[in-house]
Amino acid sequence: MQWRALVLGLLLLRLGLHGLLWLACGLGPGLGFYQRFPLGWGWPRVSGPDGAPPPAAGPPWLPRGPGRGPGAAGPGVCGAAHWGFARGRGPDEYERRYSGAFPPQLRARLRDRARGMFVFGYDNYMAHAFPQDELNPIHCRGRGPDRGDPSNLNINDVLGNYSLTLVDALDTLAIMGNSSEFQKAVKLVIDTVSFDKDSTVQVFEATIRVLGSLLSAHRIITDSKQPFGDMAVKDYDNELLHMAHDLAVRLLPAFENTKTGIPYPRVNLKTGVPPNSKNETCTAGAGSLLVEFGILSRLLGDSTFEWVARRAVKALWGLRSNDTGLLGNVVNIQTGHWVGKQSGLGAGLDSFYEYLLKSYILFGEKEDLEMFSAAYESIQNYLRRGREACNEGEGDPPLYVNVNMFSGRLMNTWIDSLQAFFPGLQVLIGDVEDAICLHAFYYAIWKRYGALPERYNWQLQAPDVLFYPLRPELVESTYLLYQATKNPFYLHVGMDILQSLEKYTKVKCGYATLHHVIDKSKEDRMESFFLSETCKYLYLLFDEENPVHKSGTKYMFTTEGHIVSVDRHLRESPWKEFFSQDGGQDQEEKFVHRSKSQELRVINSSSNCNRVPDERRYSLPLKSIYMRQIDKMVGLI
Ligand code: DMJ
Repeated sequence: MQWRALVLGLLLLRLGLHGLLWLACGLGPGLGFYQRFPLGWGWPRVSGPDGAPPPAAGPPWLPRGPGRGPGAAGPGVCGAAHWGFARGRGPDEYERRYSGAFPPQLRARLRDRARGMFVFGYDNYMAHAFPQDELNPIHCRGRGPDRGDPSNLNINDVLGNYSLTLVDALDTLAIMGNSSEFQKAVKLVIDTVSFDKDSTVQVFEATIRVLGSLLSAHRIITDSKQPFGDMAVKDYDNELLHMAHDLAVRLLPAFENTKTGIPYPRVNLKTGVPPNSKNETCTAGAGSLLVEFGILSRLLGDSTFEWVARRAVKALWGLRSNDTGLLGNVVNIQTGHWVGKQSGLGAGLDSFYEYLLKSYILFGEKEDLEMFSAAYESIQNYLRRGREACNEGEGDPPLYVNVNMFSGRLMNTWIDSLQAFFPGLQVLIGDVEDAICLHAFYYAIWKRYGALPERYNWQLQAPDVLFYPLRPELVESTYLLYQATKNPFYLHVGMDILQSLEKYTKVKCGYATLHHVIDKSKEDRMESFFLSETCKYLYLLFDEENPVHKSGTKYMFTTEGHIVSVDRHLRESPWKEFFSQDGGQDQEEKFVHRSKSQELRVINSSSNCNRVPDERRYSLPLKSIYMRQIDKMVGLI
């Protein structure tokens, strides 16, 4: 009896200690440990690309306060000033700050501030920039393509002279319940936006920002249930769908004359693929078109668009390494040769993974899930470094690094801010524990700079690339983690993000890109995803009652944050067998000859979400299960 009591006692003591440690971390797994409890677990396990050990003691990727070592939490880095325990205030401080209900009044205030942020950016765009593509928020002017310098891809890839910001913002207006402005904006788009432009744009950017938005708005307008209020548009005759079709047809030349089926990265909307086009494309750009192209195909009853996008995904998939299962970040579309052999979760690959899973969620094609599962496994095997569990066991806290796709060897010691989307994707697949862990790491970086530097070097514990163009990825993951866990911690994170956006990026006529996350100098640019994603996710985080959460319809977000309801109609694929039978060859000929003369046939898409077999994969409110996991981790059960 005595030994049992002893074992039980020890077990309880251990659980208690774990609970305390976790609480001390404020659900910021791993980070808090090192900063407050120098436990001395063998830190530098990950070495540099040259095999050199990291410069300082302490886990190499933890952000530290300026000039301090591990154990000394710097201001704003998950540090004493924020978390409070290092000065001996104890876990009660965590309780006070992060558990229990987040005051409803505060939440409502934050929701209104998120809406205000959107309205300020949107109104200024309409007043000073429309019909141009983007707002220059510092000088209160509009910005279009850089005609003087066609090689300025940073601008010209995205700005097509098609009122990009207005188009990209449509469904945010609906989600915020602003029916009059939504209707006005839709009419404006119908009346003034044309794709018959001499603009050379990136196929990926035009697809996710413009095509995706048109399709999302079309479905909001034609939804018979109108969950967001009256978003019906008088005399609407599927114009947005027609526009989406027109744009997609203009993008199709990118898929022609490519030996692998992987599309050219850019097309001119009037003339097709420019002569002397580069044969190299990034994986995400070529392989993340399936959601938008698939929706379009299924709404039109025309397989062409889905077929070309699917062919590209399969071609890329076929080029993965036999040994690691990983893909590189840049490929030659004619030879299939990997030009960029870096495999990671950020730029060049991010939405490729995202769309494997989201295509499955939306269309229910098993092959998409199979590809995603295999990719996820390779990611876990080769990209994830550090210990298995986030907050316990030996080794460094986990991190996803950039490796050579063939050898799995570390290629560099930076991660990029785009990678912060990954915890959100992990929520969708149900890997919430790991999502919590990775998100905490990015949040710690945000705390340090009040933004995410474009690249952060985890070995040097300093930014490698210093700008922050108002990207949404961290708030997107924060929102999805909140949906999964309902832990008020994520509301605090959202509040923090909102406050720093207001403090560091708000300017005279909108919100400006941070040129330098340390000195907070700015650039005169407000990218369209600030309104379509950053503001939307912030708003939804604080708007518990939003129809996105409460209407009974299940929504999925495209990679540009556009909502698409998941329903039976999108899971009907009349051409499925056709795809697999002819192996592609016949279809290719048909696609080349048919695409431009397609009759527009609209399948009524407004009927609502019926329960579909794989609902558990995308249904977020698994709250009780996840809460249980978290409770377990904090030692409550
Ligand atoms: C957006 O256009 C999309 O989220 C895309 O998937 C990645 N880049 C930007 C935001 O950072």
